[in-house]
Amino acid sequence: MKSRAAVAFKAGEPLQIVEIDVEDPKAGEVLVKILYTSVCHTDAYTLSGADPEGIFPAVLGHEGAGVVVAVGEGVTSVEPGDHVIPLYTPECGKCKFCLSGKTNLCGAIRETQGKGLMPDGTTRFSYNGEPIYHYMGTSTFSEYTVVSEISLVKVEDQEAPLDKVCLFGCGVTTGIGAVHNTAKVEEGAVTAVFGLGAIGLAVIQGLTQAKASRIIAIDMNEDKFELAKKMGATDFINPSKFDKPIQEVIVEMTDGGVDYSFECIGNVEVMRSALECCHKGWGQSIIIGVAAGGKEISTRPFQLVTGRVWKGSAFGGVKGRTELPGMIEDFMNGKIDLDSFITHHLDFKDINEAFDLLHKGESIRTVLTY
Ligand code: NAD
Ligand code: AHE
Ligand code: ZN
Repeated sequence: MKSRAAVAFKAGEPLQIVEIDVEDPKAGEVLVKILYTSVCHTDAYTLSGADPEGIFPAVLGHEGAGVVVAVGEGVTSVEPGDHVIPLYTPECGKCKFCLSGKTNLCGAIRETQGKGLMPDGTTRFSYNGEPIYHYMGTSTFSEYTVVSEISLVKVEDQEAPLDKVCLFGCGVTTGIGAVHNTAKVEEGAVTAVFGLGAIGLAVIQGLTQAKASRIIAIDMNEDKFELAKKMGATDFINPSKFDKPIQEVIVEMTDGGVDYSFECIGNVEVMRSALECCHKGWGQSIIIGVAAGGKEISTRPFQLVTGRVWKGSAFGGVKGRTELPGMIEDFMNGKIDLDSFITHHLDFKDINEAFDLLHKGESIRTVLTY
């Protein structure tokens, strides 16, 4: 079938809206009509050319929601008409990772996913007879996309607004999950959040749910402070206003450092600050931001010897098919605020404008309608 898609033909160039060909879903696959998608910084990162797994031409996009159009042989968990959210972290429930009880990283299709291919090693997308690659197993920047069955979570509540719950495809789940699943923040904790985009703001929302006593919000762009305050941040720091390392400032204002910090930018120097602002003996720093290929983190090993802990979090440690239904319910019951993240709505054809808004720091999330 034909599908309108925003194709990344080359790194560093704007997406081009073209009509691509989409093949029928094969065994274990599902054809989904994407109704809404938003743009995450990771899409911009891959488009920039800094992602070692970036393959072109590709259909990017991993924060979307839509409706099942057709299912391939053997698919049993969804059927045409079902509302679904694609998951870039699938959940097969059978692999070593899924059975470990220690991680949300499923190993079933990760290898082909990283090569922009479906699990059988081929692509369902083409343009003028030439292959177009998939992205993160989701490719939500195409009106019709093909994904693995294990890369879909069903939205059971037909009343759940897909133009909002699409944010559970990445940013909001990642931030809230990192607080509860990765850090396991306890009531009264003193915390710091570096970077106040959708990820950092979702972390703040998670910290508020966890009843952290102090949430220090850090960003160079002070326009971000208002929303951070609305989500529950208690202190606000612009590091460019200080002439000493920001970790020193935070250690001084917290009687020795924070219990938990979260890096939500993808900057390796900030990752160091986030680790070093943690309290001696127990402070944990969670890396969420994605740094460019070739970048490395560093600190004095003494920082770790003396009890600080460095951790990472992918998709907030959330097992999508098991845990997202509960998060969607929390949203429907008013326990998660999605509306505040949606600063812009645009038509899908204006997708490059959504990237511009993100780069200029003017948007948190732009929801695109097909
Ligand atoms: P964003 O661009 O909306 O937000 C980043 C924020 O960081 C901005 O507010 C910006 O002003 C701020 N910032 C930039 N440099 C800074 C600095 N030196 N000091 C302080 N603040 C600074 O991005 P986002 O969509 O919220 O994504 C944030 C990061 O999280 C990206 O690296 C993205 O790739 C990554 N990410 C990771 C996961 C995961 O599962 N690990 C999931 C989603 C996104
Ligand atoms: N291909 C990238 C990896 C980027 C990365 O770390 N992705 C995060 C999700 S970012 C979503 O916005 C993730 O979940 N990683 C786990 C995984 O298996 O990819 C690179 O830099 O190589
Ligand atoms: Zn993302």
